[in-house]
Amino acid sequence: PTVQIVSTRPFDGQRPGTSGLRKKVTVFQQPHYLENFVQALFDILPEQVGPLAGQTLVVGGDGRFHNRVAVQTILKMAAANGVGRVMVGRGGLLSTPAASAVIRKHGAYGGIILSASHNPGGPDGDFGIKYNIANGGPAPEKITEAIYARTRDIAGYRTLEGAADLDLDRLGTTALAGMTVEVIDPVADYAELMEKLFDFDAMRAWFARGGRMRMDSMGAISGPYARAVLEGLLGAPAGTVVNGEPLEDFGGHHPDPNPAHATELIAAMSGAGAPDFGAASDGDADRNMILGRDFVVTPSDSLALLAAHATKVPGYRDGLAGIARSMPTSQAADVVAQALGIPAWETPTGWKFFGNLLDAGRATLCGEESYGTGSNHVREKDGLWAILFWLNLLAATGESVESLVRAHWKRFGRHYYSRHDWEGIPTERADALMAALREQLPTLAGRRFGALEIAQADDFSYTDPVDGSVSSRQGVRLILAGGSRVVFRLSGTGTEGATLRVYLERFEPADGDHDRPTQDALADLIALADTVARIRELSGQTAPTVIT
Ligand code: VG1
Ligand code: CO
Repeated sequence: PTVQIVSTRPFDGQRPGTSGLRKKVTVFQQPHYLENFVQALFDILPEQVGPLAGQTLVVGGDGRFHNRVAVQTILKMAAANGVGRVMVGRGGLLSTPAASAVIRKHGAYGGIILSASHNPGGPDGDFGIKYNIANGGPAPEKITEAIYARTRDIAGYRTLEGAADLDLDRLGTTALAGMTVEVIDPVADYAELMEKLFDFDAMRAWFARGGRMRMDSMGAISGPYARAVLEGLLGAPAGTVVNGEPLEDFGGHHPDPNPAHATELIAAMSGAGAPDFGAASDGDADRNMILGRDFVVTPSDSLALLAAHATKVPGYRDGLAGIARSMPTSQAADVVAQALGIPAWETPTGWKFFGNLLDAGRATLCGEESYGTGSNHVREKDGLWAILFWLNLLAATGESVESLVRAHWKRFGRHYYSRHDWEGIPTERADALMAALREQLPTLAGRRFGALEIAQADDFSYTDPVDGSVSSRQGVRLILAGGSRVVFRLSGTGTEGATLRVYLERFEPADGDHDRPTQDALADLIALADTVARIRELSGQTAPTVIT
């Protein structure tokens, strides 16, 4: 095969969002659309990072529709752009956290991950692509903005003429022009890392004692990982992992592990005969949901609880350097950080902001309210890791999920927490709503709404403590006297219209009432959010579409 330069013209809208470029599959199927983005990436990397020639890249995706086509395209383009070696998961598969682990373990230059994560898949669903740097984490904004700028004036891309598609289903090494393609087991490196972090003997004993678990992979990529680790290495009974076969359309489901979308799991975890421990993961296996019998753990609580118990787990026996959470995530983790005497960091939404803190050794655990939890073992959030962390705690303490959480609230207090999503708002309406909200900011502090008083109102801006980079306009915060919060921001991962996310949080002290239904406990904040932002009026909708 010979290198060919195909001329092309820029596409609008190739700016990566919270986690890469996400669009409808049909958008990615347009001729040259994916190629333009990939060439823009290859064009800017030498200047932004360092020479690409001869380097190793990791490539893989969550197996959704279009994954295989995209991998073949990327392999040919990588060869034509002088990449030395590509490590690709068998079948073109790699979960997001596994890709991060492979990049780190093999000292790769970086990696390309194909996923639209929790968004639905299939011919009418979503597809996505993102670039991860050598630390294994999502590229920082400096790089994603450079890619975007390059997509604006791209005129051609390099690929191979007359190269046949590679067989991605057989492990081993082949040559593609001057490049080596290594098809690797997508699970092996990841499973090995988990064995280093957790007490596998204790977890094996938990299953042997009759502990019962239900892991719902939601027809997505966590299936092979969960089966290998839980049913393979830990001896959990066959059938512990359900929906464990990665499907191109996730079986028609929405692979988003939250109470609104993982309804099958919620039902299975209810009643006296339910398993002790329930968990689910999303399309690319970086999210986790944790359940006990008739008991749902909020992601914000999960982060705080893992932090409080971290030293019970081998990988974190020496304690934590710090805890980082995204701004809309509840302050439950901050309370634990304070008790432990370690720093609590508050970053914008999206995992890319944790990378510098982890690299600099300033944080060990990180989390987001959106069912994302992780640590310094990789540079992505990691669904199965969080689930194993919980399992390790259940095994080490002999407690149930619910008793661990209730004891946590008794010690640290409870942060009642909920997120209301208003999906499918016409973009102009959503922009107008946010603009109106921002306009009010200077006048909000001091205003009272019934018993509530706004103490501070601002638009969150983050200065990275490691490299000094500034990210502004990261979400409108209303901080109330007493510490309750309402946060507003627009989603950066959707592909249809706009999604307004409203984050609601209220603290109840350790000796307070921890048994109220969450939406009741937050009712006055929900009303305040609508009054201040005029959500119903400006969105044209009468209620949130998803409540988590
Ligand atoms: C959402 C979540 C955010 C998460 C991101 C990627 O972003 O809110 O916390 O990091 O998805 O998660 P947004 O901009 O739509 O609010 V994943 O699992 O989709 O890669
Ligand atoms: Co995800």
